[in-house]
Amino acid sequence: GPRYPDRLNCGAELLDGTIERLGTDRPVFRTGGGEVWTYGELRDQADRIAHVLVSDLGVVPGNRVLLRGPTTPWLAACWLAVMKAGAVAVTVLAQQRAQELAVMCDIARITHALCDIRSVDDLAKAEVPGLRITTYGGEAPDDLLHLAEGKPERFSAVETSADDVALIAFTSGTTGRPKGCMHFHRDVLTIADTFSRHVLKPAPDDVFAGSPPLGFTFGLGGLVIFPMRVGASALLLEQAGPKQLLPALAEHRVSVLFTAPTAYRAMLDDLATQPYDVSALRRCVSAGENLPAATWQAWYERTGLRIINGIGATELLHIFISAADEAIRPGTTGVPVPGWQARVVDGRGVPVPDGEPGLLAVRGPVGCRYLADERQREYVRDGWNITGDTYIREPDGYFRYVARADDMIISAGYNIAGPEVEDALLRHPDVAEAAVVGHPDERRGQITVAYVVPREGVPRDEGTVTALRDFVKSELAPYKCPREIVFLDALPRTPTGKLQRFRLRALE
Ligand code: 3SK
Repeated sequence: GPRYPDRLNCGAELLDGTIERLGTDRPVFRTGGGEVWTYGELRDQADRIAHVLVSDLGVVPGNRVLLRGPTTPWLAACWLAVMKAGAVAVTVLAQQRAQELAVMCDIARITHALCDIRSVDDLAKAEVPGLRITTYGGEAPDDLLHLAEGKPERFSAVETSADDVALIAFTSGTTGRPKGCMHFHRDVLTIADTFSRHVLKPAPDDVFAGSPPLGFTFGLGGLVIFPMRVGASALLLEQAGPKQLLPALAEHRVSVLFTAPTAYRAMLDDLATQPYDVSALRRCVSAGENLPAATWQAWYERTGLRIINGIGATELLHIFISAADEAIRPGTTGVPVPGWQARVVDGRGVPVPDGEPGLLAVRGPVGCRYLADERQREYVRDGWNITGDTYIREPDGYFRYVARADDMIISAGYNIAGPEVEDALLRHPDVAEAAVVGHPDERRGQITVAYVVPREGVPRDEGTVTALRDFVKSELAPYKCPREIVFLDALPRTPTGKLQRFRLRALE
């Protein structure tokens, strides 16, 4: 992995380091409303906020500071201020409610919060003992931005060491108590200097945009860390669903896009009828979920762009397997990002032969460090991170996703990977979204059930069910064909956009 000096403050590197190389006048953030912040303006604001943290709020290095709000330049400025002050940022998602916030505050021993005035209700309701909440964007005299107004423009960053904790990122965790993943100052730069540098290869004139929020490390990397590392800019959208993203790509001449497979599919639908000009795009990243070859191909045919698929994890901060340019092979995730190693192992950690499914094990310059959580022992075994995904390593070294390890369906003795059946369903023109899970069955152990969101105008009747089942049988071995097909308006997803299969399994 990359090497860094022992004394390292990632906030200072991203702000002052980039300014030293490229000056203060370049744009760093744009908003949907047409605001533009330069690097110089961002540094002024972040430095003033850092002064407030230290002199008004009493923050000392190591204090955990919760950050909550829509994706705005102010949220990014607060994150950088926390970094420069040597405190630890805990960025949470807009969808997380009082109860979940209270649990995270307890686990991470959060003492301070910087919260967009529009997002404060749930945090206040959490009634966290001893938590000092400071809002920003409001009118009150003690609003963060008012407190910041009178502060000096320069803040000299705390000389943190490279392996001081910089952030605690909570796994969205479909079930169970959330886990806080600790990441160091060097980890923040490492993801820029590995995945971004070698796979994305951004340039200072790039304009980044995407759907993941800053509370998801996919978004923190793609919208703040990667652009800032090279002096590029990012479009920060408060609402970044496919409906907002597509026109914004055209209007702001976005060149680097971060989003998830579902959003690519939804944008393809819209592009079919509305001719948005996305000609400035040159890099499209997909992560968060499996990217079916059919989605890759459809995007390629429509835009001429090869989606960079990747697998990342909150535990490992960002993407660790992916491929660039001509090395991209649709239907696979790719190869370990430079600096990373990956292999496929059995339940005891022994590598399985190429071509056979097993557990994905990876190791590299960023590691999983759950905060005070015994589940660390399950995730990290013999120095390898076991991500919980079933993968196949092909003889040429490419890694192919099979399923989440606990999502394999076993029906009448057959192992069935839900995503393979989903991919087949998605190749049918009537299907907008599909999820395939196992339901208990007395005779077969489990049966496969497909939940399908049909495209507009497709009848939700027996005729469609039969057509879809026949189609899957023509694409895959017949034992993989779903026994039942259920139509839904939308699939249940976590706040970070991951399919909640457990909810589908719980449906009758
Ligand atoms: O959890 C994920 O899927 C992910 C993907 C890319 C980058 C970061 C993360 C956490």
